Amino acid sequence: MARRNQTLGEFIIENQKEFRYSTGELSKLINAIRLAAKVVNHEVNKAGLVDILGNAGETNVQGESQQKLDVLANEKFIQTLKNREIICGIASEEEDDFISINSQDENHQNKYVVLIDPLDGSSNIDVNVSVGTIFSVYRRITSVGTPVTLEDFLQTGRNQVAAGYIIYGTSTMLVYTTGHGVNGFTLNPAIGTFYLSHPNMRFPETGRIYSINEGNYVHFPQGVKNYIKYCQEEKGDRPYTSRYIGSLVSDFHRNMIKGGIYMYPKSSKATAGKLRLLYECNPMAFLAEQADGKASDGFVPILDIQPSELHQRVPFFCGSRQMVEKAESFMQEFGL
Ligand code: AHM
Ligand code: MG
Repeated sequence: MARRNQTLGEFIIENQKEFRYSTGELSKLINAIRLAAKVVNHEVNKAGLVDILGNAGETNVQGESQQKLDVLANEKFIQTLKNREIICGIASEEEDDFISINSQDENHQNKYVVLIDPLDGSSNIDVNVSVGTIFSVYRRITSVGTPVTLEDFLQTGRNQVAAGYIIYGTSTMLVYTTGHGVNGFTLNPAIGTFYLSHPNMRFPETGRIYSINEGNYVHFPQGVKNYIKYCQEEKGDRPYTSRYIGSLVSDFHRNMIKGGIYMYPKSSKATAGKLRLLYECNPMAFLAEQADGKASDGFVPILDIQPSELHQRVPFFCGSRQMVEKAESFMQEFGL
Protein backbone atom coordinates (compact mmCIF):
# COMPACT_ATOMS: atom_id res chain seq x y z
CA MET A 1 0.00 0.00 0.00
CA ALA A 2 1.47 3.32 -1.10
CA ARG A 3 2.06 5.76 1.74
CA ARG A 4 2.90 9.40 1.18
CA ASN A 5 6.45 10.21 2.33
CA GLN A 6 7.53 6.60 1.92
CA THR A 7 10.98 6.52 0.34
CA LEU A 8 11.34 5.10 -3.15
CA GLY A 9 13.60 2.37 -1.73
CA GLU A 10 10.87 1.28 0.74
CA PHE A 11 8.20 1.50 -1.95
CA ILE A 12 10.18 -0.72 -4.34
CA ILE A 13 10.65 -3.42 -1.70
CA GLU A 14 7.02 -3.31 -0.50
CA ASN A 15 5.59 -3.50 -3.99
CA GLN A 16 7.93 -6.09 -5.41
CA LYS A 17 5.42 -8.88 -4.86
CA GLU A 18 2.80 -7.14 -7.04
CA PHE A 19 4.98 -7.78 -10.03
CA ARG A 20 4.09 -11.04 -11.67
CA TYR A 21 7.62 -12.25 -12.41
CA SER A 22 8.86 -11.09 -9.02
CA THR A 23 12.42 -12.37 -8.63
CA GLY A 24 13.79 -9.06 -7.38
CA GLU A 25 15.56 -8.30 -10.64
CA LEU A 26 13.14 -5.61 -11.72
CA SER A 27 13.45 -3.99 -8.29
CA LYS A 28 17.22 -3.91 -8.69
CA LEU A 29 16.78 -2.39 -12.11
CA ILE A 30 14.49 0.39 -10.81
CA ASN A 31 17.04 0.96 -8.06
CA ALA A 32 19.79 1.39 -10.64
CA ILE A 33 17.64 3.90 -12.54
CA ARG A 34 17.05 5.74 -9.26
CA LEU A 35 20.80 5.97 -8.74
CA ALA A 36 21.52 7.13 -12.30
CA ALA A 37 18.72 9.71 -11.95
CA LYS A 38 20.48 11.22 -8.93
CA VAL A 39 23.80 11.37 -10.74
CA VAL A 40 22.29 13.02 -13.82
CA ASN A 41 20.25 15.36 -11.61
CA HIS A 42 23.48 16.50 -10.01
CA GLU A 43 24.99 17.23 -13.43
CA VAL A 44 21.87 18.98 -14.74
CA ASN A 45 21.69 21.20 -11.67
CA LYS A 46 25.24 22.41 -11.97
CA ALA A 47 24.93 22.93 -15.72
CA GLY A 48 25.24 26.69 -15.45
CA LEU A 49 28.25 26.51 -13.16
CA VAL A 50 30.74 24.57 -15.18
CA ASP A 51 31.74 24.40 -18.76
CA ILE A 52 29.43 21.62 -19.81
CA LEU A 53 26.86 23.73 -21.57
CA GLY A 54 26.68 23.97 -25.31
CA ASN A 55 27.26 21.67 -28.16
CA ALA A 56 29.48 18.60 -27.96
CA GLY A 57 30.24 19.02 -31.66
CA GLU A 58 28.86 15.64 -32.65
CA THR A 59 25.61 14.58 -34.21
CA ASN A 60 23.53 11.56 -33.20
CA VAL A 61 22.07 8.96 -35.53
CA GLN A 62 19.15 11.23 -36.43
CA GLY A 63 21.48 14.02 -37.54
CA GLU A 64 20.65 16.22 -34.57
CA SER A 65 23.40 17.98 -32.71
CA GLN A 66 24.12 16.52 -29.29
CA GLN A 67 24.40 18.77 -26.30
CA LYS A 68 27.16 17.90 -23.84
CA LEU A 69 24.69 17.03 -21.15
CA ASP A 70 22.95 14.57 -23.52
CA VAL A 71 26.26 12.78 -23.92
CA LEU A 72 26.91 12.84 -20.20
CA ALA A 73 23.43 11.61 -19.26
CA ASN A 74 23.75 8.85 -21.85
CA GLU A 75 27.09 7.73 -20.38
CA LYS A 76 25.82 7.84 -16.78
CA PHE A 77 22.70 5.76 -17.46
CA ILE A 78 24.53 3.19 -19.57
CA GLN A 79 27.40 2.95 -17.08
CA THR A 80 25.13 2.56 -14.06
CA LEU A 81 22.99 -0.11 -15.70
CA LYS A 82 26.02 -1.94 -17.09
CA ASN A 83 27.96 -1.89 -13.83
CA ARG A 84 25.13 -3.39 -11.84
CA GLU A 85 24.87 -6.33 -14.24
CA ILE A 86 21.10 -6.47 -14.21
CA ILE A 87 20.21 -6.04 -17.86
CA CYS A 88 21.22 -7.86 -21.01
CA GLY A 89 20.84 -4.99 -23.45
CA ILE A 90 20.25 -1.28 -23.73
CA ALA A 91 19.16 1.02 -26.54
CA SER A 92 19.40 4.78 -26.38
CA GLU A 93 18.38 7.75 -28.46
CA GLU A 94 22.05 8.73 -28.46
CA GLU A 95 23.39 5.38 -29.76
CA ASP A 96 23.06 4.21 -33.36
CA ASP A 97 22.69 0.57 -32.35
CA PHE A 98 21.58 -1.30 -29.27
CA ILE A 99 24.29 -2.43 -26.85
CA SER A 100 24.48 -6.07 -25.82
CA ILE A 101 25.59 -6.54 -22.24
CA ASN A 102 27.35 -9.67 -21.16
CA SER A 103 27.84 -9.89 -17.40
CA GLN A 104 31.27 -11.06 -16.25
CA ASP A 105 30.46 -14.23 -14.35
CA GLU A 106 27.32 -15.30 -16.15
CA ASN A 107 26.80 -15.22 -19.89
CA HIS A 108 23.79 -13.13 -20.87
CA GLN A 109 21.80 -14.45 -17.91
CA ASN A 110 19.84 -11.27 -17.36
CA LYS A 111 16.29 -11.03 -18.61
CA TYR A 112 15.62 -7.34 -19.13
CA VAL A 113 16.36 -4.85 -21.86
CA VAL A 114 16.09 -1.10 -21.32
CA LEU A 115 15.41 1.65 -23.83
CA ILE A 116 16.16 5.22 -22.83
CA ASP A 117 16.08 8.78 -23.95
CA PRO A 118 18.75 9.97 -21.50
CA LEU A 119 18.01 13.68 -21.78
CA ASP A 120 14.87 14.63 -23.63
CA GLY A 121 14.05 18.21 -24.56
CA SER A 122 17.74 18.98 -24.66
CA SER A 123 17.30 22.21 -26.64
CA ASN A 124 15.96 23.57 -23.33
CA ILE A 125 19.18 22.95 -21.40
CA ASP A 126 20.93 26.16 -22.38
CA VAL A 127 17.98 28.26 -21.27
CA ASN A 128 17.40 26.66 -17.86
CA VAL A 129 14.07 25.02 -18.72
CA SER A 130 13.01 21.59 -17.47
CA VAL A 131 14.31 18.52 -19.24
CA GLY A 132 13.73 14.84 -18.57
CA THR A 133 14.90 11.26 -18.89
CA ILE A 134 12.52 8.63 -20.29
CA PHE A 135 12.93 4.88 -19.81
CA SER A 136 11.18 1.71 -20.90
CA VAL A 137 11.79 -1.89 -19.75
CA TYR A 138 10.99 -5.20 -21.47
CA ARG A 139 11.69 -8.84 -20.83
CA ARG A 140 13.81 -10.22 -23.61
CA ILE A 141 12.16 -12.46 -26.20
CA THR A 142 15.24 -14.46 -27.19
CA SER A 143 16.55 -17.14 -24.86
CA VAL A 144 18.58 -16.32 -21.80
CA GLY A 145 22.19 -17.36 -22.34
CA THR A 146 22.38 -15.96 -25.87
CA PRO A 147 23.27 -12.40 -26.92
CA VAL A 148 20.30 -10.05 -27.29
CA THR A 149 19.09 -9.28 -30.79
CA LEU A 150 17.14 -6.42 -32.37
CA GLU A 151 13.98 -8.49 -31.89
CA ASP A 152 14.30 -8.04 -28.12
CA PHE A 153 13.97 -4.28 -28.58
CA LEU A 154 11.32 -4.22 -31.32
CA GLN A 155 8.44 -5.29 -29.10
CA THR A 156 5.05 -3.59 -29.00
CA GLY A 157 4.59 -1.19 -26.12
CA ARG A 158 2.01 -3.55 -24.60
CA ASN A 159 4.89 -5.82 -23.57
CA GLN A 160 6.53 -3.17 -21.38
CA VAL A 161 7.03 -4.33 -17.80
CA ALA A 162 8.01 -0.90 -16.50
CA ALA A 163 8.34 2.63 -17.79
CA GLY A 164 8.84 6.06 -16.40
CA TYR A 165 10.53 9.40 -16.52
CA ILE A 166 12.64 11.68 -14.42
CA ILE A 167 11.77 15.36 -14.61
CA TYR A 168 14.53 17.80 -13.74
CA GLY A 169 12.26 20.72 -12.94
CA THR A 170 11.74 23.12 -10.06
CA SER A 171 12.16 19.91 -8.14
CA THR A 172 13.37 16.57 -9.46
CA MET A 173 10.83 13.79 -9.67
CA LEU A 174 10.90 10.16 -10.68
CA VAL A 175 7.52 8.97 -11.98
CA TYR A 176 7.08 5.34 -12.98
CA THR A 177 4.78 2.39 -13.45
CA THR A 178 5.19 -1.38 -13.38
CA GLY A 179 1.62 -1.86 -14.56
CA HIS A 180 -0.03 -1.13 -11.22
CA GLY A 181 -0.79 2.57 -11.56
CA VAL A 182 1.59 5.50 -11.65
CA ASN A 183 3.47 6.89 -8.67
CA GLY A 184 5.61 10.01 -8.43
CA PHE A 185 8.59 10.50 -6.09
CA THR A 186 10.21 13.85 -5.33
CA LEU A 187 13.92 14.10 -4.61
CA ASN A 188 14.99 15.75 -1.40
CA PRO A 189 18.33 17.05 -2.71
CA ALA A 190 19.70 17.71 0.77
CA ILE A 191 19.84 14.01 1.59
CA GLY A 192 19.53 12.50 -1.88
CA THR A 193 16.35 10.54 -1.18
CA PHE A 194 13.24 10.22 -3.33
CA TYR A 195 9.97 10.37 -1.35
CA LEU A 196 6.52 9.33 -2.54
CA SER A 197 4.84 12.69 -3.11
CA HIS A 198 2.29 11.84 -5.83
CA PRO A 199 0.70 8.43 -5.15
CA ASN A 200 -1.60 6.96 -7.77
CA MET A 201 -1.33 9.75 -10.35
CA ARG A 202 -4.26 10.10 -12.76
CA PHE A 203 -5.09 12.25 -15.75
CA PRO A 204 -8.36 14.11 -15.23
CA GLU A 205 -10.96 12.67 -17.71
CA THR A 206 -10.80 15.94 -19.60
CA GLY A 207 -8.92 19.20 -19.33
CA ARG A 208 -8.44 22.67 -20.76
CA ILE A 209 -4.81 22.63 -21.92
CA TYR A 210 -3.57 21.83 -25.42
CA SER A 211 0.17 21.50 -26.08
CA ILE A 212 1.47 21.60 -29.62
CA ASN A 213 4.13 23.48 -31.59
CA GLU A 214 1.74 25.78 -33.42
CA GLY A 215 4.61 27.28 -35.41
CA ASN A 216 4.20 24.24 -37.64
CA TYR A 217 0.49 24.98 -38.21
CA VAL A 218 0.66 25.44 -41.99
CA HIS A 219 2.39 22.07 -42.32
CA PHE A 220 -0.16 20.13 -40.26
CA PRO A 221 -2.76 17.77 -41.75
CA GLN A 222 -6.32 19.14 -42.00
CA GLY A 223 -7.55 17.07 -39.02
CA VAL A 224 -4.95 18.68 -36.74
CA LYS A 225 -5.63 22.20 -38.07
CA ASN A 226 -9.36 21.75 -37.44
CA TYR A 227 -8.78 20.33 -33.94
CA ILE A 228 -6.62 23.36 -33.07
CA LYS A 229 -9.41 25.65 -34.27
CA TYR A 230 -11.84 23.62 -32.12
CA CYS A 231 -9.58 24.21 -29.07
CA GLN A 232 -9.60 27.94 -29.80
CA GLU A 233 -13.34 28.25 -30.43
CA GLU A 234 -15.44 30.28 -27.97
CA LYS A 235 -17.95 27.67 -26.83
CA GLY A 236 -18.72 25.89 -23.52
CA ASP A 237 -15.44 25.49 -21.61
CA ARG A 238 -13.46 26.62 -24.65
CA PRO A 239 -11.23 28.29 -25.74
CA TYR A 240 -8.63 26.08 -24.08
CA THR A 241 -5.29 27.31 -22.79
CA SER A 242 -2.21 26.75 -24.96
CA ARG A 243 0.89 25.57 -23.07
CA TYR A 244 3.97 24.19 -24.82
CA ILE A 245 7.35 23.81 -23.15
CA GLY A 246 8.97 21.83 -25.95
CA SER A 247 10.07 19.21 -23.46
CA LEU A 248 7.82 16.13 -23.71
CA VAL A 249 8.35 15.03 -20.12
CA SER A 250 7.44 18.46 -18.75
CA ASP A 251 4.43 18.93 -21.01
CA PHE A 252 3.18 15.42 -20.18
CA HIS A 253 3.75 15.91 -16.44
CA ARG A 254 1.80 19.17 -16.33
CA ASN A 255 -1.05 17.74 -18.41
CA MET A 256 -1.29 14.64 -16.21
CA ILE A 257 -1.67 16.84 -13.14
CA LYS A 258 -3.92 19.52 -14.63
CA GLY A 259 -5.68 17.78 -17.51
CA GLY A 260 -4.72 18.36 -21.12
CA ILE A 261 -3.54 16.96 -24.43
CA TYR A 262 -0.04 16.84 -25.93
CA MET A 263 0.28 16.53 -29.71
CA TYR A 264 3.21 16.00 -32.04
CA PRO A 265 1.51 15.15 -35.33
CA LYS A 266 3.12 14.40 -38.63
CA SER A 267 3.48 17.38 -40.94
CA SER A 268 4.55 18.12 -44.48
CA LYS A 269 8.02 18.81 -42.98
CA ALA A 270 8.20 15.65 -40.83
CA THR A 271 6.10 13.00 -42.51
CA ALA A 272 6.29 10.47 -39.66
CA GLY A 273 6.20 13.05 -36.87
CA LYS A 274 9.24 13.73 -34.71
CA LEU A 275 9.02 11.65 -31.57
CA ARG A 276 10.53 8.19 -31.34
CA LEU A 277 8.19 5.26 -30.78
CA LEU A 278 10.43 3.05 -28.66
CA TYR A 279 11.96 5.31 -26.04
CA GLU A 280 9.70 8.40 -26.11
CA CYS A 281 6.13 7.48 -27.10
CA ASN A 282 5.81 3.91 -25.78
CA PRO A 283 6.90 4.66 -22.21
CA MET A 284 4.74 7.80 -22.10
CA ALA A 285 1.79 5.85 -23.55
CA PHE A 286 2.20 3.10 -20.92
CA LEU A 287 2.22 5.74 -18.17
CA ALA A 288 -0.77 7.51 -19.76
CA GLU A 289 -2.88 4.32 -19.91
CA GLN A 290 -1.87 3.41 -16.35
CA ALA A 291 -3.01 6.89 -15.28
CA ASP A 292 -6.44 6.67 -16.99
CA GLY A 293 -5.25 8.71 -19.95
CA LYS A 294 -4.86 7.74 -23.59
CA ALA A 295 -2.14 7.78 -26.26
CA SER A 296 -2.52 7.19 -29.97
CA ASP A 297 -1.04 8.07 -33.35
CA GLY A 298 -4.41 9.63 -34.22
CA PHE A 299 -5.94 6.29 -35.15
CA VAL A 300 -4.54 3.37 -33.17
CA PRO A 301 -3.20 3.09 -29.63
CA ILE A 302 0.56 3.72 -29.53
CA LEU A 303 1.02 0.56 -27.46
CA ASP A 304 -0.40 -1.59 -30.30
CA ILE A 305 2.03 -0.40 -32.98
CA GLN A 306 4.50 -3.07 -34.08
CA PRO A 307 7.91 -1.36 -34.33
CA SER A 308 10.13 -2.06 -37.30
CA GLU A 309 13.16 0.09 -36.46
CA LEU A 310 14.99 1.15 -33.31
CA HIS A 311 14.73 4.88 -34.00
CA GLN A 312 11.30 4.82 -35.63
CA ARG A 313 9.21 7.99 -35.41
CA VAL A 314 5.47 8.19 -34.95
CA PRO A 315 2.75 10.89 -34.65
CA PHE A 316 1.78 11.27 -31.00
CA PHE A 317 -1.46 12.38 -29.31
CA CYS A 318 -1.48 11.83 -25.57
CA GLY A 319 -3.31 13.02 -22.50
CA SER A 320 -6.74 13.19 -20.90
CA ARG A 321 -8.90 10.46 -22.39
CA GLN A 322 -11.80 12.60 -23.63
CA MET A 323 -9.47 15.13 -25.24
CA VAL A 324 -7.48 12.47 -27.10
CA GLU A 325 -10.71 10.87 -28.28
CA LYS A 326 -11.95 14.23 -29.54
CA ALA A 327 -8.67 14.83 -31.41
CA GLU A 328 -8.91 11.33 -32.91
CA SER A 329 -12.42 12.07 -34.16
CA PHE A 330 -11.01 15.07 -36.06
CA MET A 331 -8.23 12.92 -37.58
CA GLN A 332 -10.79 10.40 -38.69
CA GLU A 333 -13.13 13.01 -40.17
CA PHE A 334 -10.62 15.35 -41.82
CA GLY A 335 -7.53 13.19 -42.25
CA LEU A 336 -4.08 12.91 -40.77
P1 AHM B 1 14.78 15.56 -28.46
O1 AHM B 1 14.72 14.11 -28.15
O2 AHM B 1 15.74 15.88 -29.57
O3 AHM B 1 14.98 16.42 -27.25
O4 AHM B 1 13.36 15.94 -29.10
C1 AHM B 1 12.19 15.62 -28.44
C2 AHM B 1 11.53 16.88 -28.00
C3 AHM B 1 10.36 16.69 -27.07
O5 AHM B 1 10.74 16.66 -25.72
C4 AHM B 1 9.54 17.91 -27.37
O6 AHM B 1 8.20 17.74 -27.02
C5 AHM B 1 9.74 18.08 -28.83
O7 AHM B 1 10.98 17.50 -29.14
C6 AHM B 1 9.80 19.52 -29.24
O8 AHM B 1 10.01 19.61 -30.59
P2 AHM B 1 9.80 20.98 -31.38
O9 AHM B 1 10.90 21.88 -30.97
O10 AHM B 1 9.86 20.58 -32.83
O11 AHM B 1 8.44 21.51 -31.01
MG1 MG C 1 14.20 12.81 -27.03
